[in-house]
Amino acid sequence: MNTKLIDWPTFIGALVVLFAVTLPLIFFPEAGAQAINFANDFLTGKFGVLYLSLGIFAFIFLLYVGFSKYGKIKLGKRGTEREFGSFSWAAMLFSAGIGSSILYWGMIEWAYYYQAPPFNVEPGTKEAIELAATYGIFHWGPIAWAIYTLPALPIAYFYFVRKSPVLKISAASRPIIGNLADGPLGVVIDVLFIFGLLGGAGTTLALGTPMIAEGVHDITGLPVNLGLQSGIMLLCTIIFAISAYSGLNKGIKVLSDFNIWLVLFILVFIFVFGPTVFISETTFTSLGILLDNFFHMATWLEPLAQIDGYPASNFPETWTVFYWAWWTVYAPFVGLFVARISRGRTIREMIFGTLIYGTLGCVLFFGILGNFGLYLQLTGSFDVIGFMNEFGAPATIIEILHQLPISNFIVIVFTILAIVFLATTFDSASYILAAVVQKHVPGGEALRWNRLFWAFALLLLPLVLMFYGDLQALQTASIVAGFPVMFIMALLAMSFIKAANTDLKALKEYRSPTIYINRKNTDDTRDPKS
Ligand code: NM2
Repeated sequence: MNTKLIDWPTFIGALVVLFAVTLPLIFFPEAGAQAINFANDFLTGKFGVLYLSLGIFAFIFLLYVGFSKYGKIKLGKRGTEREFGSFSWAAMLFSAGIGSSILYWGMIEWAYYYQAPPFNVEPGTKEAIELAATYGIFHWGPIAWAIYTLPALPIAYFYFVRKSPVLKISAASRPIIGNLADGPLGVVIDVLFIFGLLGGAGTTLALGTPMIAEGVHDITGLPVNLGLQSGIMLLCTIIFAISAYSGLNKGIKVLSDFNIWLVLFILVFIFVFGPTVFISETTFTSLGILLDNFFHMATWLEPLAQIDGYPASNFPETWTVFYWAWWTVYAPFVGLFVARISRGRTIREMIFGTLIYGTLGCVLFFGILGNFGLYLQLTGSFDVIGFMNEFGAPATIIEILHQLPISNFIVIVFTILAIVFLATTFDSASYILAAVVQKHVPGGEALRWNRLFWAFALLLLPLVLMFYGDLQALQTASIVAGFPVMFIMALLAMSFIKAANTDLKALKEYRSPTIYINRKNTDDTRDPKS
């Protein structure tokens, strides 16, 4: 077992954090859950402005970078071929960044908004219905994808333009923090990122496992209990561990392509056999409502709720702030991953690729899955909300699927899809976690044993919590874990601009050996070596 490449302070630091969170939750489950809830309420209640500002900032920043001179920088030398074609690139991006949660929330998010709408709208009214069909798209839309893409800029820049063989968040912060990147501050940044990702992964598993368990229960009749849930977690882990172990080209790419075909099948099936016209019209109309309300949604907090006597819906804290935190904890990982697969693209292509493909993919899920359920509710053919309030969201999701033709088969495909979707996020997460705890990654891939190790480390906290604590407490783990990551995001944005400015200036003076600017498909004639 090769251990020379391991960056031990970061590796051990991450493990210490993992145990420091897991052990108290095992030994003091109630106090632990209370502490998490307190921290959540505190952070979402007091720092809402910060989370929402991060979202708006990421969005505007990316548009600016994408359209400006920075957008033309190519990730690689002149003539560098793209490592992956657009289909596989988009499939990997989507499969890595999005997990089984899109099946969960895509199906059911509207039902929460329908009952407790935003903007103090009356529940159940036409306006509430329209907002219910739209808000999910907002929470999985351009701002969310901008949060994902921001860290990719400095990371891809350092990896491909400056040719640093390190895939680390600390390394990408170097232009601002200088050589501190190699010392304790660098370790703290990487460990906080790992802490964030473990929190985000916890939220994903805490939501995904009960849904998959309901699917397996529906197919096999096995009771939904701890044994089934932990069996499912273990099965998913084995799948993504194998995929991460096999590497980017064999495991991760193959599983992602398979994932996208399954996704297409389910979406097309529900679209065709569900209420096709209602789905198309509602989705289309929602896009307009989204555009009309975009900045209102992006900045909506409830300041009046701070004043006694004014009603508070807590909608922004429960949803938008929570979501931005959840996207934030995943963002550095997705950034590392997107950067890793983007060789040969320009920064502009990378930015608009993620924003457009990402948002479009999520619109399809929310439009098709969500509006199918909404249609059942509005026509009275299945009382989704009544069922959900009695039996919970996971069972409702499976029941919605049973309203389709050949529904037993569809539930099987849906359950497999949920497992694969979860696995394709976690294989890339283990792949990237392993890279971050190495000093460098020759050939772009971390050591195999290391990838395997992190695959199982991701499972530890949720599995243990399921037996000894409160798995539900983990559903909002992203909020706490995301708080420090927000500051890292700001650092990354500044680092990118500083590094790119330095190199672009040098290029102007014919001194840059590496940077290459794509000019309308012709090679840069001012390349110093030509
Ligand atoms: N995001 C996209 O659980 C998952 O699907 C992974 C979740 C951050 C809301 C990502």
